[in-house]
Amino acid sequence: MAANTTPAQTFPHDFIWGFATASFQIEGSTNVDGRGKSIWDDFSKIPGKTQDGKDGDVATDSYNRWKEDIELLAEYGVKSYRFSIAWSRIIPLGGRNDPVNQKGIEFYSKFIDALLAKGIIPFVTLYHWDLPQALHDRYGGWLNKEEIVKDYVNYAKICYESFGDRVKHWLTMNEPWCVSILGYGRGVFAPGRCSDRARSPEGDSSTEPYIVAHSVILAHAYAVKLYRDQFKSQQHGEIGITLNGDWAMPYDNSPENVAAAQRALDFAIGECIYADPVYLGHYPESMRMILGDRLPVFTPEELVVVKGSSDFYGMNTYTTNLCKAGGDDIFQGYVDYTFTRPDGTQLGNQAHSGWLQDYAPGFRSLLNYLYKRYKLPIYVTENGFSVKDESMKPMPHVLHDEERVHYFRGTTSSLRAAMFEDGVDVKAYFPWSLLDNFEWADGYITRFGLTYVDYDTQKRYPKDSAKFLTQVSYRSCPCRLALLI
Ligand code: BGP
Repeated sequence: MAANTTPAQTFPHDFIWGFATASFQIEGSTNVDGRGKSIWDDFSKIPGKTQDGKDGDVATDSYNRWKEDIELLAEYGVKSYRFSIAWSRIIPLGGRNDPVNQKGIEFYSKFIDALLAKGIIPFVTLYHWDLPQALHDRYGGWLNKEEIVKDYVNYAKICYESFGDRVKHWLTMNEPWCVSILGYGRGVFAPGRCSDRARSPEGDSSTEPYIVAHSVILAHAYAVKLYRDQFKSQQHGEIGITLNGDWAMPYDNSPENVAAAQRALDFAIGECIYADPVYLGHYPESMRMILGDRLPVFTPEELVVVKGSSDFYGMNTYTTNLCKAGGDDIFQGYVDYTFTRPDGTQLGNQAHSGWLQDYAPGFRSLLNYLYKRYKLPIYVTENGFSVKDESMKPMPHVLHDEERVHYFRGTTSSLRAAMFEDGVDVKAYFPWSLLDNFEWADGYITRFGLTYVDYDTQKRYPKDSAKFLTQVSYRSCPCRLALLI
């Protein structure tokens, strides 16, 4: 590739550019049109569970403002929109014998039609952490493999039947590592179970995360099997899972820190706890060594369904970590993370989120690592940056998010390098997120949006990062964007 080629000319014609969101983070309207409760509804209201004490009842009010959101996507010129369906809008009580809510189906159906009318491809996540509360109360949700797998597959089936004529890109699960480790290990995400009694009245962090991980993998795999067996031949879509994971580099060249970085990739970042079973049919050796019989075993029949159960590699990534052997954190495979190099310098610009620094070369390395290891096309389904103290910044200054632009300039050029210099087959790129939104345990304090949301008025204002990404994408239309600002 010529070094001076502009980004707009370099991406293949069928490359999918889009922005991403998730139902609970944007929709609000949690008790209208028959929606049942999700595990995040009440959890986010418990004092201390979100940083600002705020919940998801309103969020960015996208259940009401969805037309405005689609207008915005169209103005940005994106080719695709990644959003998630709220299970409890489709089946308020969640289960396979519970009633289906036609209003929920109608909502997403008209939403999908409106996207398509604007030429925007729907990229749909079936599960972005908002489990129907009723399933958690009834049988323990993800802790009960037999029940939850059947209920999830039934929910997926209703979605294929209702939307599969128009949806050709499905993601079964978003970042299941967060579901299992943050929800049942550290207890910081709903349902907030863990061994720390100061934090949770119930739970066992030494076993539950792995039981949950196992259920999630099986639910995903059986939903994929159903799609492939009964829907794919008529609907001609593709389906897979999306996993979180950040690049891990050794702190220095010592053999123990080199091994720690590999263990971080295997273990703590979420790639291999899910990716190895899904793509290779087994858990990584380092996990087996450390977790022993806490790691559930797949039956031979399950393994046939699990192995190869994703048409692509769905990758969510945000940062790079320097890894040191040690510490007592089993969820990270006894690896300590730092951003400070041995010479005292920082890896990159610090984000508002303590776990995130801007280090674009790591993005390229991770793409290469995953492509070599799993040999499948990669869809980057999330990538983004929370600017430090952005919620404190006044308008219009807050719209000039240079740090985020710097981040995306780096990752999109790493993306190009991985594709055109290293030969990695990347098919899609979805920055997180279309809008500032409800950032889970952070509440509304942390902003990842390419669009600023004034939560008092719910008005949307494009940030410079949206403009930058619009220019990078091949359907760019900065002139129209200028009208919005
Ligand atoms: C991912 C989630 C998104 C979003 C993002 C920002 O893990 O899939 O839903 O929240 O991270 O990170 P966080 O909210 O953890 O700061």
